[in-house]
Amino acid sequence: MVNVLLGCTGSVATIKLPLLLQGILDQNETEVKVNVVLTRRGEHFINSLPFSSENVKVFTDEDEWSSWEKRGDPVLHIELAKWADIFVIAPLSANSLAKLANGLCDNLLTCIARAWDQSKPLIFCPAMNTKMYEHVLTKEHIDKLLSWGYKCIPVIEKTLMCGDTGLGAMAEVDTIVEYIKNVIKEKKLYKNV
Ligand code: PCO
Repeated sequence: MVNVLLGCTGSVATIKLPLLLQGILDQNETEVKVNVVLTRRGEHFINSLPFSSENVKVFTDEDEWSSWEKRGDPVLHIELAKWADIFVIAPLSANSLAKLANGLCDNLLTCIARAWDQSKPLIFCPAMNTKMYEHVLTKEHIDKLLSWGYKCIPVIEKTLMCGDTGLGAMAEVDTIVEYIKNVIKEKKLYKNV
């Protein structure tokens, strides 16, 4: 059993969440549980959440606050950070990327990232407008995350939602799913040693 935490942020590429989820769940070699974490702006791109099931749960910032009332209650971002074997952030918007690179933690997703045990895999898939992608800060922020051992699945070139053509689109869902499958395989090998 592998626990995958899938984070989606405020990039239009969050519309790919159902496909991504299906791809992750469709692997037949290892049983996978997925917890999805949406940022507030990420929620904007999801009309409904028809994919909640026994193996999939979806969390939003609302849950962070509603699940804690008194001392002794579980703190959701800590629980989720401990629960996950792998953290995949797809898409990672320019804003959330900047937050992570600078250690900000002002929502459920960034709090999980701030509490992340850096010996566990964290994979991020940036997605943003070409101009934002080409800004000097983007490389600086990505390099910062890479220096911590996190893995980046690079953006690809496409005609984006805003009509601009260039780098900035999230990697293809198949590429991301394949990458996750390989990490799971490696993890299993490691576990068996
Ligand atoms: C555009 N911003 C974006 C974000 C990145 N776009 C993408 C792709 C999707 C469709 O194939 C949305 C997944 O275009 O990752 O488009 C302008 S501000």
